[in-house]
Amino acid sequence: MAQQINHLRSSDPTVSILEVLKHDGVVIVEDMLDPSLRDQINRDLDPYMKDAALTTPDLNDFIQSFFGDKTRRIGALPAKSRAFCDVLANPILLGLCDEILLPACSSYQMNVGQVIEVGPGAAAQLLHRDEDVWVHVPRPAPMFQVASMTALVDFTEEIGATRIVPGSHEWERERQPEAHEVAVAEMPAGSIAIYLGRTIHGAGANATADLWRRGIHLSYLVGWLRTEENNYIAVPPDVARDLPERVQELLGYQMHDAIEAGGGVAGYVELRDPMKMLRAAKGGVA
Ligand SMILES: O=C(O)CCC(=O)C(=O)O
Ligand SMILES: [Fe+2]
Repeated sequence: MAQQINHLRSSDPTVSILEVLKHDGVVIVEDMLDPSLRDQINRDLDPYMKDAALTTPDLNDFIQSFFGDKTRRIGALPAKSRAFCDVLANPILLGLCDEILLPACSSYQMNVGQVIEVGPGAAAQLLHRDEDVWVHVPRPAPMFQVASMTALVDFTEEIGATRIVPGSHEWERERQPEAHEVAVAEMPAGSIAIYLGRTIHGAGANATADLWRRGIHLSYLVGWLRTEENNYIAVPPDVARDLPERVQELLGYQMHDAIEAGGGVAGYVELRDPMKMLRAAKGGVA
């Protein structure tokens, strides 16, 4: 029998969700988004998805084939959907990041917020670890990324639900999963699969004739490391200033102040704090 992923509910204590995430490297939380939030996000995204490109010619050849040619992606989500910001600042997700990332940083940030629609006929994605983007971080390293996939439609194996390998966050880097070790993150729309940056996973194949598997890939990263998505350009100050403060911080407008750890401050502009600049731009006091 194939591997299974443990399912919890958003009403479960965050500490129980954390325990499973730390032990298995992955956990599914059902009913993370209530139906009205999920519908709102889908409505916000619909106009953008129609025009989303199937190719990414500016990125390198490996990334293009990694993304696949039957998969549509869009980013800059906080600028496109206020409802998405509720997911970004969700207390369960932030509670987990506090526990997992704060031991290795003073504050963490959004790494990427991306809609991924796996199209009909798409092949399964290469199994990978998201944290391998940062090959220059010496290993072994503390956990420096927390990632997730939120289902905006029902995720079934047939439609291309994410495949995830429980326990693989603790494997030797060279170890490849065997078929029986791979679990399928089947879950109803509104659920989220949360996994560690070190956990092996990849999008499944979409065997349907006409259904797009829509999900949001959202991940968080320690505040001192370069993010995959350039959040300051994706969500520039004139857009960010109208977003909630916690979202501004998560977009990297918060400086990474490591004084407590005996370090310095990173992320200032003209020696000023970008959070104060956003406040001033909104008409408040700088
Ligand atoms: O779409 C998915 O299910 C996973 C995508 C993914 O893992 C990635 O692009 O890094
Ligand atoms: Fe991934």
